[in-house]
Amino acid sequence: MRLFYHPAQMGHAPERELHNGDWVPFAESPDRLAQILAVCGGGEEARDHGMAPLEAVHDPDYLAFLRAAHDEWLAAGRQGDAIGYGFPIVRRRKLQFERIDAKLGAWSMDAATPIAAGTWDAAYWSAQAALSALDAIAAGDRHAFALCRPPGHHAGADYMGGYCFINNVAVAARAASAMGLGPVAILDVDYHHGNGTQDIFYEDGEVFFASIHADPVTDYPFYWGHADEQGEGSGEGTTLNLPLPRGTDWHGYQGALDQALEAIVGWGARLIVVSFGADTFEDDPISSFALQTKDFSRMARRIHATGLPALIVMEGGYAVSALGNNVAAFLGGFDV
Ligand code: SP5
Ligand code: ZN
Repeated sequence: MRLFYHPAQMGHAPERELHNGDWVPFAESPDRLAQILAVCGGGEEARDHGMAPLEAVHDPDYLAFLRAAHDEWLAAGRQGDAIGYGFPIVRRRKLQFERIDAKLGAWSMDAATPIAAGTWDAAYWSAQAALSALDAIAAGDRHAFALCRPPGHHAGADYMGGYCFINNVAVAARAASAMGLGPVAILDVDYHHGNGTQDIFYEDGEVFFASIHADPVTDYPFYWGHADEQGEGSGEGTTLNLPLPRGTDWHGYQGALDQALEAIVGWGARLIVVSFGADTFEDDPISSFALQTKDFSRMARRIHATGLPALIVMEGGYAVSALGNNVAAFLGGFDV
């Protein structure tokens, strides 16, 4: 299977993040990408598709903010990573913000997603990796892997959060639809609910979104991913949330996976875009499922068994020393 990434993705390297009231080392480190490359082989450099496919998902004003944010942070006399602290949860609207602090809060859903000097370039090229892998599918490959990092599934049309800035899967899914490769279904198997992806397609019946994740009652992102969220308007019924309890192992996971895949096939998908997070792994430092490396192969084989082409997009996974093997196990499950 072809693998796509870009060296600029290594440039996003915040030092620390806010976690349970304290500053801790940033979990979504560049080492993650290096580990995956080391185990899976060198890969191919992503091709530049420009801004248009990003603007098909995201508010151009949000993208302009992201691009300038760290420079504005430095211009304000700050050092290190840019991070907000105030969030307009009531009557959020576009005002003429002057201070970078106002902008950071206006375009974020949390205070755990720092912006460093290389963040914009890394996020831009992460999305380009997804688009480049989509090109491989468009050219006839049955499967392709986008080694995206930073990840994307928590980012909405006009907000960042959960280590995510540009929603790589949403960019690829919308581009795939526009290329006539649809109907497109997104299967999100990251440990955390893909709230940004859900939000982007919540009222869009053209893309089906199914997510298997830790129950938001106990886990981030808390406010979304509950089973009663099923889409609205023309998207009514095209969102499927399957929350599972902490401690879930393969025995508990497989039924939800089968249910999601049945829904995707029953809906009539012709392409699956997978938000693949390896943070369901038993030794993940920030997550609490109990999947083993071999379970990622089982997961992939079930997806493969639908007979649908699959574009695999990297999301989370923070057990860095095992990450390469977990990704390799997943990708290997697509080999016939
Ligand atoms: C893409 C993805 O998996 N995002 C996960 C975002 C989770 N953020 C909330 C949890 C914060 C945990 N911080 C732990 C830091 C350990 N160094
Ligand atoms: Zn995650």
